[in-house]
Amino acid sequence: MARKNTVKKKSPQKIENSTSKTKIRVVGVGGGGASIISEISSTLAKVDFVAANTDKRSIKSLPKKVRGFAFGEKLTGGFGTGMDYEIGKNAAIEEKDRIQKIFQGQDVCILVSSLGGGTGSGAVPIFAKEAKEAGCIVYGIFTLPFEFEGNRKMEIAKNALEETKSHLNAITVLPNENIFKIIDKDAPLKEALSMINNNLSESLRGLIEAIYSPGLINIDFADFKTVLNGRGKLAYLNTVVIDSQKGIDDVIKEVTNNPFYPYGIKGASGVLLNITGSKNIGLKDVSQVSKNIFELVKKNATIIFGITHEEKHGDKIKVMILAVGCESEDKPPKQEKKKPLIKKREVKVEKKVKKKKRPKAKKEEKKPQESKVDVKVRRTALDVKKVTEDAEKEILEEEKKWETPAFLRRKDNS
Ligand SMILES: Nc1nc2c(ncn2[C@@H]2O[C@H](COP(=O)(O)OP(=O)(O)OP(=O)(O)O)[C@@H](O)[C@H]2O)c(=O)[nH]1
Ligand SMILES: [Mg+2]
Repeated sequence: MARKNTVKKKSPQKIENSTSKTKIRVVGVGGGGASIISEISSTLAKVDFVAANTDKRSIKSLPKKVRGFAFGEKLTGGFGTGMDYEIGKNAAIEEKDRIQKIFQGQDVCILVSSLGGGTGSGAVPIFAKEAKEAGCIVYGIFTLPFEFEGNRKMEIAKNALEETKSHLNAITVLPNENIFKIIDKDAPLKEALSMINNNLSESLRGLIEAIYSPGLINIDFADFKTVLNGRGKLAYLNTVVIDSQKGIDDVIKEVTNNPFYPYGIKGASGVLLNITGSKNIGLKDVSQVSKNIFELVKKNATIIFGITHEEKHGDKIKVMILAVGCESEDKPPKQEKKKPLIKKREVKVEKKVKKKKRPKAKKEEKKPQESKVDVKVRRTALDVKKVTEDAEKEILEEEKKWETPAFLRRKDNS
């Protein structure tokens, strides 16, 4: 894909239209999801917020701008799942039709959930599937439970991620545990959660503002779509407000090093970058920032940037980055690296068989099936070695025969 870092020629009127028409719905699933979206709901006028939960009581305490969506009442009586993700899942399956209506007519759906409990982990895969089927661009933002909550919760959360991934264009995963990189382990839990929620909601706010605010260079829905094109790609989303006097290097460092993330923007294939500030942000600054970003992401990545002027930021600039297709910190399993080694031998042997071009009669004498190394069946290195050696022996035998004059061979065979 070509790099896209040129100024777009759009009239302000056109920009207004293209952005204001974009319908974004942010859906929080479960208790944590609802808390996170509640934090941003008051300041983002154009976006629709829905908090879905099996716990009816929690829906009653939502802020004005967040619409409550109770589901699964038949199964839960409206009292939540009691941390049973199967109940959460079945509750959502039972109400698929109602869930699909949440997404109909929307361009973008952002699903937010704190995984590890019953409602979010069970229902999120179903919500994601319905959103995808309704034709939305679906972006999932999820938190993982704290380590002190135990392995079981983490397992539930990870399974939910696996089940959800294929229905999403992009996925952001933040372990709650990472909050301890910046606060003390003795800090009250409420404070810790609120810091995570706040960080996440600020990042999300930056993204939504970037899509909606008409800028000098504008990021719009089409750009968002371009960057989020694909399935289950790992996404890094961060928004920071920093002193405009700071050097470019500091800006890059700060925006690409969010301590909550277990991964960075390395390897990303698409990036949206928006800078908001007073009129003195120059194209030079932006191009410098984007140049630096280029060095961190994939060589042929698409980088789309925008500049929005807002006097209210004074001496500060706000930088938002959404990088999609990031490399996971988890290294690929080692077995994958070993496979080609075995195949190499297999290829080598087969090549040898093929190398000798012989008359047709020769082909009949050979038993090619026997000389093949069946990697699938013979799994251990010793097995493979033995079969390979046997095959090589057989080839040598064959080659010896071919060194014998044809008439003698015919004699041999008779
Ligand atoms: N970041 C963050 N994580 C939260 C918050 N609330 C809960 N969590 C985490 O999310 C996990 C699931 O909790 P909930 O969101 O309350 O669970 P639920 O999806 O409502 O499911 P049930 O209540 O079991 O039906 C917890 O184990 C916590 O790790 C929150 O406000 N912010
Ligand atoms: Mg709950």
